Amino acid sequence: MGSATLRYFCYGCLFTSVTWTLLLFIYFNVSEENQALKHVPIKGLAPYKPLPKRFYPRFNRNSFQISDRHKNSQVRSRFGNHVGEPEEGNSELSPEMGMIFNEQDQKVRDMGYQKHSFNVLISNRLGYHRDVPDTRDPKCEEKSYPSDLPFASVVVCFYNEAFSALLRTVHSILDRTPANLLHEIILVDDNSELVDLKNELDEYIQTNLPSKVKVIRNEKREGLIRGRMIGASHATGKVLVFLDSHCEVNEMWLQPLLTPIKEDRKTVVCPVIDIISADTLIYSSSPIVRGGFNWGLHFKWDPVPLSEMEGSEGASSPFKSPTMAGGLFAMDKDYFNELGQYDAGMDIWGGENLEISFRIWMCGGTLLIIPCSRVGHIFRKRRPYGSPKGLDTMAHNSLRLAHVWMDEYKEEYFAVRPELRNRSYGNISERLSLRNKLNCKSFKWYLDNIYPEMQLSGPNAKKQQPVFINKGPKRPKIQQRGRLFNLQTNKCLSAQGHPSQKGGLVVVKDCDVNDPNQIWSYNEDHELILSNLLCLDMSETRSSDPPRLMKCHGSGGSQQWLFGKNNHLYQVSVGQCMKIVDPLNHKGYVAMAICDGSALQQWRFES
Ligand code: UD2
Ligand code: MN
Repeated sequence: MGSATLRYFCYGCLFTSVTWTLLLFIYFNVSEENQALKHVPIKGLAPYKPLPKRFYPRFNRNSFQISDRHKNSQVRSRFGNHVGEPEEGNSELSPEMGMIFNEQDQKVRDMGYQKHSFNVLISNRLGYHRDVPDTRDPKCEEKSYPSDLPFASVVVCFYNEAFSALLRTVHSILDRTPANLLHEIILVDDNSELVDLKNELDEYIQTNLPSKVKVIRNEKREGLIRGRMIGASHATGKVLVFLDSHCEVNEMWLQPLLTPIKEDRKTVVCPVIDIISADTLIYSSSPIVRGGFNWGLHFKWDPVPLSEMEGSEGASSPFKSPTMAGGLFAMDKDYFNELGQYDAGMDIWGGENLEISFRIWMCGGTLLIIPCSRVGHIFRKRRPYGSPKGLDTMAHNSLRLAHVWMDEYKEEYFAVRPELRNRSYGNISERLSLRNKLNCKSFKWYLDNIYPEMQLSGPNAKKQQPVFINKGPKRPKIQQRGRLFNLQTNKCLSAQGHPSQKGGLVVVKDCDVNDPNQIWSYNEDHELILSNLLCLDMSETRSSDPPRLMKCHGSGGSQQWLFGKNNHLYQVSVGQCMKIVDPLNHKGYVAMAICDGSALQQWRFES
């Protein structure tokens, strides 16, 4: 290009970016909703206080507020022209990130919940790169790891995953893993139906990602168990790392996982699974817990017995876990093959995590959780997909594992699930001969040595409780108590029926100072609690549903309400404001609607 052409080209670029910056600046400063994003304190209510620390990512120089988004237009260009590209390259999360501005936002959010069971509107707005809070114990930063660690193949199996969540998983790995330790990322598409996961994904990877990312497509839906085996069979790294397709790895996540495997190839390791809220996408630290299970063969989290946490490294040292949650672990590849990979007779979802956990322990391996390795995972309240024939694959898979691994203790399972006793479960002869070949110990040995707490059911349980390090959570402090007064109608928000009735609706009624059913508490976690009983909740996935009274769950999102500019009452996971449906109707129904600052949406706390 000649220098004159170059100069005109530069002028052109400059002109375009200045015009865009100006337009965006005007748009975001004029729009009413944007004003609402600036937390202006309102009369009669404590000024907006940020959520407790655990809800917030740490401040980082790359981060910016949502209202500053125009400043960050260069982040956008990184994503090319991908259809359905994230709207922002945002890395800092505001609780109002899910605000709905128009019907398109509404559609993205509602369809997202339907297809993925989490807030895809926020996921898209977040983009493919973001910083997450470093949730490790400070002691972890002092640790050093060998320089000659084995390199890893990361296998991510996905079925109908939200594009932005999948890409954030991939980019978080690329952004936070030393190149010499990351051999490849293998994405296994389990015959997804969503079109953007086909050509668009291929195109995106070809254009934007280094050669390290490979996509393998299953010709039919296999389920995550065979899907992972297929992924593993393509892997050429020394260590396999499995992750779900809606994860974000944290700082220095891989080195602490690879080190114990290097020391002993029969050690299987799990990171601590941090919590990414399905409603707000806020990343928060998980308590240190270990894996267990119940006799219904459901995985559960248990407190870590103090005896496991002894030693100089305290809370930062690896500890044994009777089971793994399933989605996130690392294992020497040859050992994965020797130990019999997974049971290929298991379908779609469920049970494989207990099966591999029992197998690891009973056949001479070790299963550890590594507190210095943190990976966030979107925990959903509902699985958004079914199995091809509508089968209960969890029951099928659990039956297989009970018959192969649990010896006489499978009776405990049938005591809980008597209807499954005569249910067929396919051929398990290969798995039985594997158990034989590997010379594995009995299930009784496993219970006695690895999970003695399991026998503590029944009348003596209380006496023998081990000492736990985790205490129950503290209830958040109340900031305000009083009536919630609607400015348009001069009426007060109240339970429609009895305030203790779970699932009950709320309506506006004539204010009555003596009515305890009109007394709300607003606490530092932004919950609205009626009569000290139930929380105002929007856990229904469609925002057209009205708010209801539900048990307080303490995890934000659907029970998080913010008072903002114009006295609006903003619901964090729905992205809308509460309003009176029809002021003339004496029934006083309330509903959620796009925040518009109108009087029907104005509420004030009165002590
Ligand atoms: C947990 C595990 C999950 C798995 C499951 C039991 C964590 C964080 N997650 O459930 O990994 O062990 O328990 O089976 O420990 N998928 C497919 N094909 C399918 C269905 C799912 O590829 O037919 C993918 C899916 O896109 C996701 C992964 O498998 O990436 C796990 O599925 P999930 O996220 O629905 O499972 P989750 O986290 O509820
Ligand atoms: Mn998952």
